[in-house]
Amino acid sequence: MKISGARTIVCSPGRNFVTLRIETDEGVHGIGDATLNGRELGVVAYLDEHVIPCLVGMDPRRIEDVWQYLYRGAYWRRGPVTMRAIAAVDMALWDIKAKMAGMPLYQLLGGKSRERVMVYGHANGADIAETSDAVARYIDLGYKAVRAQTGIPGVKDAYGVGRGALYYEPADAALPSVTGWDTAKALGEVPRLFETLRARFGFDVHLLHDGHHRYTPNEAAQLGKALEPFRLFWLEDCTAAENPEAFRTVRRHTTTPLAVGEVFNTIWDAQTLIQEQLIDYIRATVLGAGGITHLRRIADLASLYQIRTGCHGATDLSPVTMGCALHFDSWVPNFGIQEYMRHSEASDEVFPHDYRFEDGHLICGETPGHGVEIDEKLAARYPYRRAFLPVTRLADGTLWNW
Ligand code: GCO
Ligand code: MG
Repeated sequence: MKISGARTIVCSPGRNFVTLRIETDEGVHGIGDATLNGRELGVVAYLDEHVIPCLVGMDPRRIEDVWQYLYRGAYWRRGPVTMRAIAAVDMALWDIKAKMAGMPLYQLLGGKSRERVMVYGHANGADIAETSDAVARYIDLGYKAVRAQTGIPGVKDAYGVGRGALYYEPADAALPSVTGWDTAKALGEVPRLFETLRARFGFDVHLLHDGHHRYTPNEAAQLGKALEPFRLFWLEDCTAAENPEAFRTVRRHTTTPLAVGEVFNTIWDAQTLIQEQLIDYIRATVLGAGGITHLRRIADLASLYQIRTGCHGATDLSPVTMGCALHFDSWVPNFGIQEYMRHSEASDEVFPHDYRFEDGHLICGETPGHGVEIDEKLAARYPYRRAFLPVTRLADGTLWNW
């Protein structure tokens, strides 16, 4: 059996997505997601010029060997572009293998460890009262876990404050928009938000918060400590993780559970954090971290230390990634939670899928493969539009982590 062809499909049903379609000489095809938010065409060029020509003629059943070929064979390792290109190939090849086996993908991984996958939604508001009402809406929709982000008085467009009730699309402009940040103000406002939420909703709902890499290790420790009475499910990306040792400071000072990994590409990014038990949840995902083949290794390493998964699931990951993630989550023994930002209706139409939301959980379908396809005719109606993620500047003009 041979790969007979492959091509990238770029579309923008509300936001940009890059999809890889791999064809075989036996007529079975597979689909992978290669979207890198705000840098999409970098991955398209990498795939078109440097991956697809090598794939043609390869045996699509040799998923591991293809992975090693694209990783080791490139000589230049890691990085968001390379690893997303590899992830797209990997997703498509698992899709093909599962279709050939006539089984849903989770069966090939070892079968289901659970019936359904708990997800968390994003509640945002311009201030604490608005965020609190947004949390109420998610609880009404059945969610058991909600991430809460609030605007901060005096700060322009603080991270996480969306435009619609259910959708949050930060990549919003043909040139990066400029947002603001003020750590001192956030250190006051964020604990007040969770005090308000616990007073209103009690402790039965899981609450999460994303620091989006904004705090120094010491500030992150302060935030974690201040949030302890409100028993968060997790505090995410409390400080930048390029330097994993930074988490030693945070960990020494707080018992608030810590989650990291949406910008990780490989097991090497997570190694110190996992082995030193500096985090509780690893957020690497199928798309960001080299596909199912590699994410499985990260999850297995994490399981040695009782660290659970919490796959990134923002809308810049297409329904193809969500489909793969749900098969992965249904199998992985050390599952924690899955992020679920709803895709727009247009995105859901372009990517027909068989997973469904029920009572705060997602359930993957039984279709052979990963269960997600792309309607290319419809996709063609939504051409690519350049869209950047914002940048952040402090009040004095200093560029900060968005
Ligand atoms: C999250 C993330 C996202 C990112 C986005 C960037 O926790 O969901 O932080 O909202 O900002 O994926 O493209
Ligand atoms: Mg995040």
